[in-house]
Amino acid sequence: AMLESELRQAVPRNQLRLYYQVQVDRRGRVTGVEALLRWQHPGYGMVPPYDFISIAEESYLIVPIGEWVMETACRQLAAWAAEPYTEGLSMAVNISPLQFQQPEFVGRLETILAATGARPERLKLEITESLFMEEPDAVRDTMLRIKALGVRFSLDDFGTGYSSLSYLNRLPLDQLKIDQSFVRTLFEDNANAVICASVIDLGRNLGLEVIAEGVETEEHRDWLENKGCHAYQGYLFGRPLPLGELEPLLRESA
Ligand code: G
Ligand code: G
Ligand code: MN
Ligand code: NA
Repeated sequence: AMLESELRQAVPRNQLRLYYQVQVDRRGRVTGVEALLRWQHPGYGMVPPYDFISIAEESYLIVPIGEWVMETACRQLAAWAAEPYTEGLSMAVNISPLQFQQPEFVGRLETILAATGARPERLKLEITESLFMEEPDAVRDTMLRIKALGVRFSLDDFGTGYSSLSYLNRLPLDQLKIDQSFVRTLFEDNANAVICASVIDLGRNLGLEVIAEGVETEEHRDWLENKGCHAYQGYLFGRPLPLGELEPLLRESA
């Protein structure tokens, strides 16, 4: 409860931060970043999302927090579009199911896009399978409205949920993201290697881009590339970084 009352102050007291982790294509070119939330707490230091996202969801604070994330990410996206070396970058933003299901979500997204001038085509919303459990048809309708704005969708943590695969074809998805739990243990656990290869095949057969996260070594990248994986994210290419540390890396790779 104490953490919750402090978290309530995090937005007004300007304690939230976005870190950015690069995403690369098969040639190693940086094509975009994922925005990852941090809480700069005056006493505890930099708190990772793992320690406060569930509290934010239980208390519905995820709604204003998610809005802060969206607005900050879109403002950054618009700033990058004005710089030659970051012009074409995309921005992936994690969306909590609760945030997505707010009736105002699409309207707020439109307002933020218009206010910041961010190009919708450069914005990618990361959603998870859990979103489809309760009202899959309503979720699909909302996705179609967002898709009509030009915004893209990535299915995050893919393979860790329990839902059936039948929805994949019916949803306006652009990308599947293989969860890092499968990628990191690729060479130790044959079942995970089979899952990685299957997800890549599935995505390719459905016309979806496949990105692997948690790519930590060249060997992992090469194995995934050989299976046909389109894009990569992980410590091999860069850790989540604050803006000031990310920008030199972007300039260098341009
Ligand atoms: O940055 P990483 O370190 O630890 O993030 C852990 C998890 O927290 C991510 O897998 C992601 O799902 C979640 N997360 C990170 N940033 C956000 C955010 O802005 N909104 C939501 N809802 N979840 C986030
Ligand atoms: O949204 P999501 O769960 O997918 O966020 C990705 C999380 O994975 C972030 O918390 C990020 O810090 C973490 N991460 C990103 N790349 C790597 C990696 O190569 N290895 C490990 N162990 N974690 C990673
Ligand atoms: Mn994610
Ligand atoms: Na993930």
